[in-house]
Amino acid sequence: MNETQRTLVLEALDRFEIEVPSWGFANTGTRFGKFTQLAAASTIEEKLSDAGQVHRHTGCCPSVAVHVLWDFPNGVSDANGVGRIASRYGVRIGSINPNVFQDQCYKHGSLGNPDPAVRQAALDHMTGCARISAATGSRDISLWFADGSNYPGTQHIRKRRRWFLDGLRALHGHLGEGQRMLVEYKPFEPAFYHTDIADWGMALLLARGAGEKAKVLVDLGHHYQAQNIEQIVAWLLAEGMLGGFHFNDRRYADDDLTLGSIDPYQLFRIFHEIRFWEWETGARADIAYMIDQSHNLKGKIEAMIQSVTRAQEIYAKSLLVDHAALGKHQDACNLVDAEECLQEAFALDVKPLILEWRRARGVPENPLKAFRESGYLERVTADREARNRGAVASYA
Ligand SMILES: [Mn+2]
Repeated sequence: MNETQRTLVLEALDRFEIEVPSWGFANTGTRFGKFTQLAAASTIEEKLSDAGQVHRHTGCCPSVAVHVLWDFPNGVSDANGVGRIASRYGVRIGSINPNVFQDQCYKHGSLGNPDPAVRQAALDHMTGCARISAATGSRDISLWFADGSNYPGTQHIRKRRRWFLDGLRALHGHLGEGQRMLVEYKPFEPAFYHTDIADWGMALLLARGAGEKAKVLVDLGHHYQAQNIEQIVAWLLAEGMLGGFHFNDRRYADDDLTLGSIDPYQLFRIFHEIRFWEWETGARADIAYMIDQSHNLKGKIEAMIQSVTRAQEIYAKSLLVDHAALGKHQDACNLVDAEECLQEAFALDVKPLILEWRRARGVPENPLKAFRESGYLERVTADREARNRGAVASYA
């Protein structure tokens, strides 16, 4: 590795930030039940404290995504208080996630609900989120909808598309200067026949229809098996419409597993498309990187540290692709040489560079080990275990 590459990686790591989700520190479950963890966070203060640990040990997670219904029960009047708690733990409030899927009124959808009163309730909740976003100094409102249907013929697909377009356009009108809204897509679950925003094409059209502050968010778990996600990334970049990422890994569906645990090369290919675009255009991709995982078996803070450190390593590898050589090989259809440009970068050992970056930033060389030795987990387990032992694990 030469000096130019070393500087490139160190400077890029300085800019590389990943947001962690508040809900990733709370007890969570599957469709069948929850295995509660004695150290799991319940209050927003506990979640921000845990997120602060991830940032303290990794140095690259300064913001926390929040869920409005769970973390701001009193809406915008909680904004100042939550912001103060965040800064006490060394983090800030990141993307604001509306919740228009939990209340009973959303049984048949939110913005796509045939009942105009429910569509209005969803819109009111989301415009409240725009106010919370402004009050906390956060930039992005991250939109995921559970809307869809379970049986053919039961919902009017084109009417619902229209209602979504109208709702998103109305929300866009409430965004202030510098704010953005990110439209996430997912092909199935919880709906099993049709989802109103099923794929990146629908998300792209809705975002374009909503207005220029709307972009698309790609969640790595929200695709059909074998879909080429890096191609979607390349297209959205070329269209100027890639706004954010939800990182996780999966084997089957939306498994929300630790990043890079199943297919690290896929993550590398995604980062590569982003870096290749930056290298060719000279621009910097303005993408909000966030983790969207909730571990029900692994320790939550440890799994978050694993995800973040894996992201740094794989991102660093993607910086080391020889883009000039790659472009020439692609133009000449030198297939083996072109592919080797990717494979060789993926195989490089970037750990020494990452250790150098950590030393320069004053964060531990081994974040996981440092967290384990800090005694934090034992302390919060003692504080929280009585409550978590009483947590409900069954849906019956
Ligand atoms: Mn997501």
